[in-house]
Amino acid sequence: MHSENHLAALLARAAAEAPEALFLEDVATGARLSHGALWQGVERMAAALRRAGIRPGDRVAVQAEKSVAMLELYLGTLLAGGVFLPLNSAYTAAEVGYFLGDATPGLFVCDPARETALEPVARKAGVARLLTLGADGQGSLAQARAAEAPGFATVARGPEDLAAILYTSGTTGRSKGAMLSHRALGSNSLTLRDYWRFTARDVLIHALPIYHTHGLFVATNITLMAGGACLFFPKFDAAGIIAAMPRATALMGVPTFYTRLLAQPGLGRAARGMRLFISGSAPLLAETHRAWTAATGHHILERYGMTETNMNTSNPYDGERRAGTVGFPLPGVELRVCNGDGAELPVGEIGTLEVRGPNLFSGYWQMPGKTAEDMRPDGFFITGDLGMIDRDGYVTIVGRGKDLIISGGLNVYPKEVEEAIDALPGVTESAVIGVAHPDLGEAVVAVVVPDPGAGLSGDDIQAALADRLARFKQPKRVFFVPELPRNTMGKVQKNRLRDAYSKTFA
Ligand code: MCA
Ligand code: AMP
Repeated sequence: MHSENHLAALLARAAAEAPEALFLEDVATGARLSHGALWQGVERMAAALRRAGIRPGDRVAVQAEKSVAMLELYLGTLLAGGVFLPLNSAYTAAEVGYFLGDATPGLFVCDPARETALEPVARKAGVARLLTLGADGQGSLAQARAAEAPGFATVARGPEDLAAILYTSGTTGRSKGAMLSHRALGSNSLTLRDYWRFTARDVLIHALPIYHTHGLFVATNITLMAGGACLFFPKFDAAGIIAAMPRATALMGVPTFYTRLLAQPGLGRAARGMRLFISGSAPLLAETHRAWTAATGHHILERYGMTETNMNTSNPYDGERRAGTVGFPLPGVELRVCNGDGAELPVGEIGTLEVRGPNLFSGYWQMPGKTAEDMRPDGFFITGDLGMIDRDGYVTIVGRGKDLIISGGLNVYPKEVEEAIDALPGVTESAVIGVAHPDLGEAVVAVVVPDPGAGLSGDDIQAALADRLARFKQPKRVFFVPELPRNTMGKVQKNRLRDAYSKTFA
């Protein structure tokens, strides 16, 4: 099935072997879908995409709510030879405009409710075609799909062809599109399926968004490749997940999932029959790891990844899952700790993590200079994460060399928020920092120097950012100061600000 298409062949193999097996139960509606039925829908979607003009190599950009139809769109894009480009559903029209202009997709798919707002944005970006897809099965693309029959002639794609582009924000300047090949996604998902022992007997609680690596390429691809099933939540829902656990075997989540679930009554009993809890995308506090073990008897398995690299390391399935560490490099992945020149450091020393393997991306979309900057000549990718490897081989991430905030598993680059704040009337300058937050891990905080006599309030700043930045990037608190602390070079001392505001959410 789809044998000439590298990634689709890997993803559809289990469906060919057991088409009747359950793939997904939609928790919102109770609807159940087998692996075979999924791929029939995917073929119809692929046919609709081809009719909409999608040719091999064309980008298919989508900003829509999580749904089975969006999964069909992802897989249908692969069958049609296209490149899937999902966008966070929280992005504002202005943010979407940037991605469309940069990626020049052949088709942009959005939620019917946002069509009026996004149609002018897509037109301005020169996008040839706009179709809509609603979580409730509505929209022009849903109609087009309904008019097609299964039995699509899959487009041949090799391992090095692109399967997806996912944007990741940059420490400086514009967001970069990470180009992900069939080889990178296929090899990493297969490795993870086997490392974490996913089989056709697994039932995964799928409550992550499907516009990022974690929910799309880790959770979804593994379930497909294992021939297993998932309980598909439209979004995170703590009580719903507790209720689902007795019917499930595994959960994948960001640390916020685990801290929120710990506050739920009945967790210990619900978790009894579960096989595996996996955490990633942001640091899991050792304290949360221990509290989880105390409440459920399970040791959370923490792993470490990046959009550019997929998953790099994982704690072991058997053996000690060490709290506060991200485990060992995955099979086939090489990881080293280096100084700024790329020279490898001895065991126990802290440096920048560099990785190499079939999991790596193919570069940043139309940014060869930026790609070259982040790659060593010997093929290692410079992650920008700071870490060390201990004598037992466990990798620990101790911080970030890049100025990045991870809030509830979502990345926020301070520079982007600072630029938006600095552009507001009445603002002299600003510094945006991440501050420890009991629910989100880190929360975005802005420290603003107002123009003399400007009379600005935090609410004014929030209101002014509303249509510029996605909600999760907006500061949870704004502080006003007469000036920012600077070192002798004139650089803002963010560490002093982080210290000063460290207790904001305590
Ligand atoms: C929602 N809000 C947020 C966040 N999410 N603010 C800051 N950070 C966030 N992550 C805003 C909402 O707009 C809302 O604003 C308010 O906070 C409260 O929303 P709430 O209902 O509590 O949010 P939620 O819907 O429960 O979402 C929280 C969440 C969610 C469950 C943590 O953000 C989530 O699913 N995060 C996972 C993201 C993810 O998949 N990351 C993986 C990236 P207001 O009420 O003021 O309007 S892939 C990756 O990182 C690499 C590759 C890897 O290793 O995996
Ligand atoms: P993204 O750019 O969304 O792909 O996020 C990737 C970044 O998330 C990495 O570079 C790390 O800084 C961070 N990250 C992912 N998993 C972990 C983890 N288990 N512990 C600490 N940081 C993590």
